[in-house]
Amino acid sequence: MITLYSGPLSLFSRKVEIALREKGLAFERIMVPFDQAAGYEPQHPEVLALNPKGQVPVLTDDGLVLYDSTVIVEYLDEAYPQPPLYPQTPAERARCRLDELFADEILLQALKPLMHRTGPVAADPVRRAARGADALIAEQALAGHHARLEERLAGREFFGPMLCAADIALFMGLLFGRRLGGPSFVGHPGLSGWFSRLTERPAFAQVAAEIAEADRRLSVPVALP
Ligand SMILES: N[C@@H](CCC(=O)N[C@@H](CS)C(=O)NCC(=O)O)C(=O)O
Repeated sequence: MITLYSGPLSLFSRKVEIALREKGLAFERIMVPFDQAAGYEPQHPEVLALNPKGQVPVLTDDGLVLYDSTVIVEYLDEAYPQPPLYPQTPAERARCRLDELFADEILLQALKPLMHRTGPVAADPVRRAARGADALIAEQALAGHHARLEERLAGREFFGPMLCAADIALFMGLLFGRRLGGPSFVGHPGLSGWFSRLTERPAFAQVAAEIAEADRRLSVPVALP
């Protein structure tokens, strides 16, 4: 029996949810409390007990306890190989892992300065102005990432030879960029088509719809460009 500790607006937990759904795996989901003012505080006691980092996602499978979305997705792919989420050849697997790491670590850095937009407005005007300025710099970084991803995709259907973990991680990063009011995909037809194709897959559509629903409930609305 698979149990996933997830969060309504947790990019990394939702990445694992897409992987589970793409593989058609049944799982029990425990949503940890989250709100825009307090974040994940106080942390869920079971997550604290299971993950020394105190973060979601945490996945348990028949007594095995795992944390970190990449470790979890790699485990799922080895324990439940069909359909595969990593390519066959060592070179293609390595490229998929690098693209996944790019999404989780580099794209994430450009998303962080936009995250305040869905939370309560800072009372201090100096802090508000600093956040606004940082967000504009981050938007430029995101636009640069879009351009590089367009080149990397080079008109292909997926970032790997088939749908792989990198597509899931990049989708989550780009979805968060859009929901946080980051740049659109205008001028990047390959990336835009890839994003639309993924949004039509049931696993991705369900996660995107649940995030939109969580935003309506929990977040300050963000104007989309
Ligand atoms: N590298 C980790 C990052 C996990 C992470 O940052 N989780 C966030 C939610 S998306 C969290 O639980 N934050 C609360 C905290 O750090 O206390 C992964 O890939 O799972």
